[in-house]
Amino acid sequence: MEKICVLGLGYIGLPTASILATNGFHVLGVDIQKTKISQVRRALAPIEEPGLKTLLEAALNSGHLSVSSKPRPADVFIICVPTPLNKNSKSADLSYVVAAAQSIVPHLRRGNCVILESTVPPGTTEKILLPILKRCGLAVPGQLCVAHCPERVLPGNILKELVSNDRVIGGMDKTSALMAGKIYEKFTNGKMFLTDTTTAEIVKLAENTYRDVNIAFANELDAICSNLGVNTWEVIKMANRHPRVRILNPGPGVGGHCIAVDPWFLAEAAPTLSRLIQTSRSINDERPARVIEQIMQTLKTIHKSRPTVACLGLTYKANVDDLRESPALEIVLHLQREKTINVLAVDPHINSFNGTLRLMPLNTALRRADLIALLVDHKEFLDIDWQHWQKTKKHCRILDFKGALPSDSPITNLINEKTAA
Ligand code: SAJ
Repeated sequence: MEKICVLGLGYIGLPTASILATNGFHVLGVDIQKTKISQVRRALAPIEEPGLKTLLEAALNSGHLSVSSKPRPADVFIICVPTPLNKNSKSADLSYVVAAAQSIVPHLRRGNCVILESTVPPGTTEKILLPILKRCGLAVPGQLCVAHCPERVLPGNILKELVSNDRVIGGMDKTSALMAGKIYEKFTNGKMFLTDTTTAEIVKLAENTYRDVNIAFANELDAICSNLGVNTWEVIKMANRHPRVRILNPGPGVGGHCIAVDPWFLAEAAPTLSRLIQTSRSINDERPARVIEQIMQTLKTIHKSRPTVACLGLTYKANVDDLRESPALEIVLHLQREKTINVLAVDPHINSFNGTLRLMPLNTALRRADLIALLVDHKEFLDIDWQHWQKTKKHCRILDFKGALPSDSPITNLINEKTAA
């Protein structure tokens, strides 16, 4: 098991290919995007991820990582391609998985192992991937191993979690699971849990759906608390002091390519049995509209003909450069269409944006703002001395949609003092 071909050099494929190479495997990273291949060859990480550039450089310098637009024969093939959502039908677009599988069929040999890491609806490995792979003429089980080992790493902490997370390994048969497990054993400190492919698919979807439903609860609680004039953050902080309560945070919405998408893959498998999941998705999807409404209502209290709103943050979450499904971006693009206001967008993690959005340096935006909307809790925003800043700019309103800015509430301060003691 020396040679590994990793298909897809994105958020998961590139770190995985690099870590495999630095652990002694001979890795070929394959991607259909020519620009990405040339970037990776020059050790330029196409995404902002702590430690990735250093790891990629080490992988290339070791001579164990090469990249190409086409797969070549290997012992193991790992598929890490995207599985986006068909927006209208709310179903998984498996075209990249299908294309990747088709591209390796001519290279498959007896004793090879094919691992699917992409997040997929239940049954995909067995019903979609397997029939394609079987076109090579090898028997599964027996001559070819096939497994689903879903990625579970958190963007922003990918390299640490690649090593420390437990892995769920679903095999088409026991030999497949054991063979796949041997690959991950080489670079993972976590435990390996062996199971069948459909169970592994559902485990992955259940993890992200659990998080989505929990966030939806926090968002619903926020709507209730706001209606009653109560600070939701304090409610959650105190409720979470209970040993068995762990409520997540409300916010301007759920974005990214995983949590806003994967629950639909579970719902798709059982549309009439997934009411909670579907309602949670709607609750989270409605958040940007609520944020926009709150901003517009607050602006009415600022008596100025064309007030300026500084929107802090565009990415889907803090400290990443990823704009996919970003609620903050949706909010800013919507606000920009309002003729009665002037919108300034700030994001230290985004250098340029294709389209109509003009990005502003943070200090300029803060200076000009009549209202500041904190949409993403990037470290650069939290580092500002807000209390001092507010003293110098008394008339500027601040709407903190992440509950991240210092609170002058006596209750919050008391909790913090006690925690620190
Ligand atoms: N969010 C909230 N409130 C919270 C937590 C998050 O509104 O309390 C929002 C974020 O702002 C963001 C979205 O949810 O818009 C998703 O962010 P996230 O940090 O919760 O998750 P992702 O999408 O970056 O990564 C998730 C992770 N899944 C879980 O934690 C169960 C990660 O481990 C997965 O590997 C990843 O999805 C994936 O690739 O599936």
